[in-house]
Amino acid sequence: TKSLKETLQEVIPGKQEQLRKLKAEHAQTVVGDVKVENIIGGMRGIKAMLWEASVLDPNEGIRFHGLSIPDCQKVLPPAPGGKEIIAESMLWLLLTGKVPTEAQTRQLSRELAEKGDLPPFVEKLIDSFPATLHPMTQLGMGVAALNHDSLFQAAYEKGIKKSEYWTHTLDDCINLIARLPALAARIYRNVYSPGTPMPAINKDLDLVGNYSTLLGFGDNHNLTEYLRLYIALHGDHEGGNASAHTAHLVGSTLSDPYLSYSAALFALAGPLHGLANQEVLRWQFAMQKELGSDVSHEQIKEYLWKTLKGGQVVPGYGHGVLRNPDPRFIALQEFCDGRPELQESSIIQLVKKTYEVAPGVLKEHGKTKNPYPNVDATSGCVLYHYGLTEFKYYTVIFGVSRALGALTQLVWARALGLPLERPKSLSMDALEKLIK
Ligand code: FCX
Repeated sequence: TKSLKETLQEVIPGKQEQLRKLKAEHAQTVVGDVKVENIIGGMRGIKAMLWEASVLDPNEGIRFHGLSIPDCQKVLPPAPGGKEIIAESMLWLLLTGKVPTEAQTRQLSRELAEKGDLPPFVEKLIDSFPATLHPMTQLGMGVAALNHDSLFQAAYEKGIKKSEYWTHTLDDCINLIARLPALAARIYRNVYSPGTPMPAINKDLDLVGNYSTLLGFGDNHNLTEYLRLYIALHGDHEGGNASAHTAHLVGSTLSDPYLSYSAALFALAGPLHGLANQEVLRWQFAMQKELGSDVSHEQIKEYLWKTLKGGQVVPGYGHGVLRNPDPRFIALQEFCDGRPELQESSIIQLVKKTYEVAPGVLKEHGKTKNPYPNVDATSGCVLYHYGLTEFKYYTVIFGVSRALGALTQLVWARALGLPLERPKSLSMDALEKLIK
């Protein structure tokens, strides 16, 4: 069985050659224009960075090395006794572009479990935080502190060749992914059930199986399966989103993967990005509180208008790139469709009913370019139903997941020798001069 590193080693020369050819033959080829609206509009739509693992089509949604979510659900090995995609098989696909065998997936699970313990000083750091510090702030700080053990940084200090950067980067990325469950679960325990002892990492379990156990939900097979799917699906969403882009930007300075991903987590913590999954539940519960649990479509419509007229966004709707319902939203809805207990949950019913009217209201409102739900519209309500009710914690789960894609690209950026990112900015005066 070839290891992850060996498999990567085999695919890297082909990609390096592809990049060499692009540079040699097409460096001056024009693939798009930059308009003033792009410059003042958050660079929306500008094709401006390389990102190997996934590409987002506005209408069809995400593809990971060409595979759609349903394709991945068919071919990526699940956990023993499970059905859903797991983090390891998704990580393997993202990193190598290849579908791992079951043996390769298990080997990676074991490697991650063996590397999963936190250094005692990081445990102490997390334990010292007040429970009132937002879990995302704690996660970002914990990840940054793990750079104490960065192998890339240590090797760089000694002096290594550029061609060796990627192997040390990969080692850091694997160590970081391995440690995220213990870090994220420790934050959960400290904030919501202080003093309860954490079980040890089980070397025979997959990454998310362990995460669920460390959180205290090891016996809750349904939640564990949902977390597996959630974490695999949120793993990567091409490179321009704020968290992925931040990791890429910071990593381009040769900051190590821990610091780069820590920065990404603070981008994920914004309400227009990852925090939206927390916001969706807060908003849906406020709706339920005001309208009661047996609400009509008409009442939801009125509530949506009240939100919009109050100058607020409807959380879980709209997207910077997507122009159709998010296939991640659809995959999570399908998870619910197969389970009668979820069909009966009042919060899941409310989310579904909201989906039946929100696109119409948003179209009539006429501002958002995409009136359809993104993944955050539905991701939290299943967690809630299965007993993970503390929604301030939800973005941390997203943060455990997004590491798969953001760290994959750091490995590729180093393997391809991508340069420091440094786009050109302009003042309005400078822009006006260009227009004249
Ligand atoms: N509710 C109300 N108004 C919305 C809206 C929504 N859900 N989505 C977009 N709009 C508004 C924008 O605020 C903007 O208004 P403005 O002209 O007054 O500034 C206008 O519609 C045009 O925005 P648009 O180009 O469609 O969207 P952007 O690319 O600028 O922004 C996000 C995309 C996702 C930030 C936006 O749709 C939004 O705020 N959605 C709600 C928050 C959310 O769900 N975020 C999670 C997104 C994602 F899945 C993730 O990163 O996790």
